[in-house]
Amino acid sequence: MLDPEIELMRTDKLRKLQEERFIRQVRYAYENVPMYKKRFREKGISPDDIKSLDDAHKIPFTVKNDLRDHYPYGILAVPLRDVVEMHASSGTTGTPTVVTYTERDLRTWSRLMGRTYSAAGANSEDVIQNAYGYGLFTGGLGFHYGIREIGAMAVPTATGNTKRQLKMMKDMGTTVLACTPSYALYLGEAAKSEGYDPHEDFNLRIGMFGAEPWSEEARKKIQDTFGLRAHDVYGMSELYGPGVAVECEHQNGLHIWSDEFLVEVINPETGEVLPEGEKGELVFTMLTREAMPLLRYRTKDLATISWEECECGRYHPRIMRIRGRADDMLIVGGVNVFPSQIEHVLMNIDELAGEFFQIVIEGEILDRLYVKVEVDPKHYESDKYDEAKLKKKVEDELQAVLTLRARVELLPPGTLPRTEGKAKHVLDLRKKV
Ligand code: DLL
Repeated sequence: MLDPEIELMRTDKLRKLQEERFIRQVRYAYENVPMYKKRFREKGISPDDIKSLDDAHKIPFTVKNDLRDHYPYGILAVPLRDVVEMHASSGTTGTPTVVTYTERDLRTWSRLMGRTYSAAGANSEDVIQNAYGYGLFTGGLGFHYGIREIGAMAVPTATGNTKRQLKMMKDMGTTVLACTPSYALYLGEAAKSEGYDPHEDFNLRIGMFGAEPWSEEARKKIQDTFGLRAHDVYGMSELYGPGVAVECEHQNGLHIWSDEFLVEVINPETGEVLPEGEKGELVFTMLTREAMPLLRYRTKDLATISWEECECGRYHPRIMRIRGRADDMLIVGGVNVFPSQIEHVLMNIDELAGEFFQIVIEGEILDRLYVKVEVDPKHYESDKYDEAKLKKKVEDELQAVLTLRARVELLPPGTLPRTEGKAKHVLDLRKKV
């Protein structure tokens, strides 16, 4: 454990620390970011009205569009000369969201990443292969800073060049793999087709996977393939990057580093704060961020939070897995469909390689839902493979869950595009009106 005093702090002390920092941070944002001063005035409040954590609800939310509207430096609370690094969102369309860091912010982020690795069990003896994208994306450098922090050895492969990833993994004796869960699944598949025996040839013991939603089934598959323990890591660029929350060795929820982040769960429709244990949208306030002090930032990520003590001894509240995003939900012919529901069905059918799927929605007047999924390579080769029968089975199982009929297309192994970063499972070809 990197910071036992903070990591093992009891709830009452942790709440007190949050409260002190929160009150200070609200004033800091108000005094240094014109957007906040304006918003507070419009709402008729001032930092004097924020006397405890219970007053948090009075503060207006900040949303992603605020960052776009103030592109590139509008939410900066320090002179530009004090900014030492920036990153930007992976957004494919429109104005990117730029995030900025002072030297102190980078120190804080590195420390949080160091804690993130060590909570997962990594230490200075480890050889850590970092296959997140280095560059504007926060994944690469964030995971790199954390390696420095714990004094482990970095193998900075970054994304791509899968054959070389596997060679490095074997030759360097990589013990910890950091990448998106989709890429880990692909690496598992590629390792086998390149003739590696992942248990024999690799020395992996820990995986640090995040940046996208993934299922328990995917975890099991990755763990079984590589013989490692797979940890879920959560974060977003606006909140430094990765390292907001991580699963400890008990793999039962992701601890939010609450000395640095205040979390609230809200009803995404009404904005009302929900009691502990209810599912809603996560809203974060960074408690010491200097360059870009976001208050009550709406993530659109849906989850529940637990403040129960964990077996590891930490009281830092846990995200009980990210259940997808508010904007992930598809409406197909009037029916709500979450891609995670489809994934869950596909991953539980043995004859499929359920992690390799694509959802396509088409239609001008009537929506049509297509699910393309690859058949498991062993089943595909076997005499038992009966395409029509399997197709019907998948369609029936999907219908039972979705209450609507999807057309299933079974594909030979290796047909769908593989990803080195975040998976893109949904292709919505409907014309937006
Ligand atoms: O994905 C930061 C990151 C890098 C986290 C590496 C973990 C590992 P963004 O590109 O800004 O930042 O995307 C943030 O990704 O709001 C979630 O919707 C999603 N996300 C991130 N981690 C998880 C996770 C990085 N563990 C957005 N489970 C977030 C589910 C996740 N979704």
